[in-house]
Amino acid sequence: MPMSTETSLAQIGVVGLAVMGSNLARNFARNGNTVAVYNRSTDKTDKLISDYATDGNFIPSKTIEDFVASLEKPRRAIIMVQAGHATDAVINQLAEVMEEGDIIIDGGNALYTDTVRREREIAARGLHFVGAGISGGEEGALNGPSIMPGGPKESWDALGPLLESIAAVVDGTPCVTHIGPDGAGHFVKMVHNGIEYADMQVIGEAYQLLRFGADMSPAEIADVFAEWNKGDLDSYLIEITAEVLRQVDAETGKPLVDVILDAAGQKGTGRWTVKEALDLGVPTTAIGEAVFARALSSSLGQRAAAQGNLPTGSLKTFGELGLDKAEFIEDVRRALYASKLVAYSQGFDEIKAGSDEHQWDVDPRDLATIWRGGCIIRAKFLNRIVEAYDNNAELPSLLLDPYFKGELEGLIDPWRKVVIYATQLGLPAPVFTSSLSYYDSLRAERLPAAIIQGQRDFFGAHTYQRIDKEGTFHTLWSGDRSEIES
Ligand code: NBP
Repeated sequence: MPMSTETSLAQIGVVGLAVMGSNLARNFARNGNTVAVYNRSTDKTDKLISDYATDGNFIPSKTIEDFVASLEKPRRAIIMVQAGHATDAVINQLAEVMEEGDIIIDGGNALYTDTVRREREIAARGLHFVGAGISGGEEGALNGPSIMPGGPKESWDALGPLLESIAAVVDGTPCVTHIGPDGAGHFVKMVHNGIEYADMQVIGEAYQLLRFGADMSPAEIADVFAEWNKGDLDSYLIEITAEVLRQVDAETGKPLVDVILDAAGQKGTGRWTVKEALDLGVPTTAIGEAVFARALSSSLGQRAAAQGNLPTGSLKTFGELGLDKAEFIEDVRRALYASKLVAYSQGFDEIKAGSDEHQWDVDPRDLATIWRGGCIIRAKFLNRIVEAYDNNAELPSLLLDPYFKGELEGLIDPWRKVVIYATQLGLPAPVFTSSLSYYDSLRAERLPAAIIQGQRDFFGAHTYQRIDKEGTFHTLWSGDRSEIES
């Protein structure tokens, strides 16, 4: 189809035509929408139009004024620029020229507190603001992302059909829904990314055990992951891990994974998830360990100083442990599955806590539904989470869902064994290990927190409660050690 002329108006506009924005604009155009496009530097706009005009109807503009004028009312403009100052700058430019009732959508990876602030500021100017988390990277933006829009309900009514037209679809359901007011969409996208960190890390830990424990080659492990991808672990991340492991470096002929520097990068959403969890008091240990594992991997100087330079204790080899390879592979698969369950369960706990704190009324079932397609953590497993919340919308923990409890029956022993093997082999498995401790803490009848309360009361008179009567108590530690009610 030819590029549109100035006489027709666009249903949607995209500002920022780097990787995400240009692919999102193409996706809108391919799905029958006329799309206004604008980028600060005109080269990206020109390139989009010269390369992809055949995708559908675009209205390119060289100024923000022309861009806004090319939108039908209520005007709907999605910002896809760098998060932070760039987003604020573009919001201000748009708000200057937009009119009451128009909708500004921020589709970048904004910190949800920025979204809350922006919505307040924009609402005061008579406009609507929607912070929408968009997952799926470049490929998702083009072929169907998972979209998590927050903001006012009226905006969803005006935006919903447009977003549904470009979202991924699973079993006939588009992977987009209104998440809740103001920052709810970006909050949920943040935790999605945190879960993604943990999911990637547990896959990495399984690889590490198979590679350096069972001495398997990357190609052999790729086959194992491809096999795992046919069962409970069926997911995009397992699928692409097999692809990465199969890749051979053209220059050296070695497996690519062996020539990639083992220092993992991060852009911040995992870290935000953990910081927020700390503030909310939600133990997202799996996500925390995953963020710290990336940080440790990138501490190259410290690692170099420690390599071969710290006592290991008496480690065992795979052979000395007398392990059967096929059994070990299956045990690792189960440990991965169990740890992943913990990570998701903790992520959903954080979403519930955030939703309660901000009164967003986020429905966890909706999230599991829209994460089944388009996004990086898409997985068969999410169907089970949907069912879990269908059965009990008030589940205290995903781990307590009858299906997952049943799964854990078969996972717990291999999980314990793998944590022991990892320790004996001297291989790091921070999420496998800490997730098991979390699990044991959660189900424990007594925790050492009683000791901590005693210590706190001893040095700081912080008081404690008793299990056998109401009230708050203090022991006179530096006096006669009698107990008083305080
Ligand atoms: P980038 O995050 O790399 O941002 C580049 C875009 O921002 C360009 O269009 C650039 O315009 C524009 N920009 C900047 Br930088 N400063 C600006 C300013 N002051 N005023 C106007 N425009 C400005 O693009 P991206 O990777 O496509 O990501 C877009 C958003 O989507 C980000 O928030 C990102 O976090 C999020 N996201 C990315 C992914 C992904 O896989 N990449 C996935 C999910 C979400 P210019 O061309 O004139 O420099």
